[in-house]
Amino acid sequence: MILSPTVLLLSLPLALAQYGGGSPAASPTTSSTSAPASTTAPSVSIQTVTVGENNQLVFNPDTITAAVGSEVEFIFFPPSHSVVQAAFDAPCQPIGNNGFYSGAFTTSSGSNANSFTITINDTNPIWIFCGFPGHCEAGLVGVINPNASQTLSLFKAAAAKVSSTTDPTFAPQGGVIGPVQAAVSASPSSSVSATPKPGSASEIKGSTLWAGLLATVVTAWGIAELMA
Ligand SMILES: [Cu+2]
Repeated sequence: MILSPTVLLLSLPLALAQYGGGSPAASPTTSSTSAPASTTAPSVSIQTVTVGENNQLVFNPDTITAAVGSEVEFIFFPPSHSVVQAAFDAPCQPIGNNGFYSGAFTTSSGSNANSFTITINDTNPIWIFCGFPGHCEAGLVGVINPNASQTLSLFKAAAAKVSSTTDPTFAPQGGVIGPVQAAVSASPSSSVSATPKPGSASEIKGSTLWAGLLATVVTAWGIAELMA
């Protein structure tokens, strides 16, 4: 492509403006990416708890502070897990007919496409465990809204001493089973990427450098043409 020196000189201020644009925050690319965050916030607060991610027998997080009216979503990883409500003094058995139970989630890889979501109705402690054999004793326990006298460490210590976990024999209840609502961080091996996302700092830096190089070349050519 051949451009006349005039065209190139007319484009010079634009190239220089990009080159001298200063902080990346002033560019349209970054300002547009930060704007939608505040407008797309869900009306109901949802906290995500992973169950058995990376083959760890833990809820993550295992201590959750949740406001009345908010939701806690349990997302299940391989191989098989559940979440069951327990009483503080009976760690690895269902609290009774009024407690929630997710049902069994069996997953081959990644997180199960469905999740189990409960709504927090009060600020009383809610004790939870996985109903699969051995998981509760091994530490797959957690608490929502613990208090000063009833702590997760006490609950976990008691769970480690039970003779066996009691898996619920009743149907799932007390929550909603549906497609996963929250974005879950994948396992580190599959989530790491070296490619800068559009508008990221490294990409902005790269485009700035290219604009600077272009401006330098155009300037040199323009001066040469004027002197010819
Ligand atoms: Cu489990």
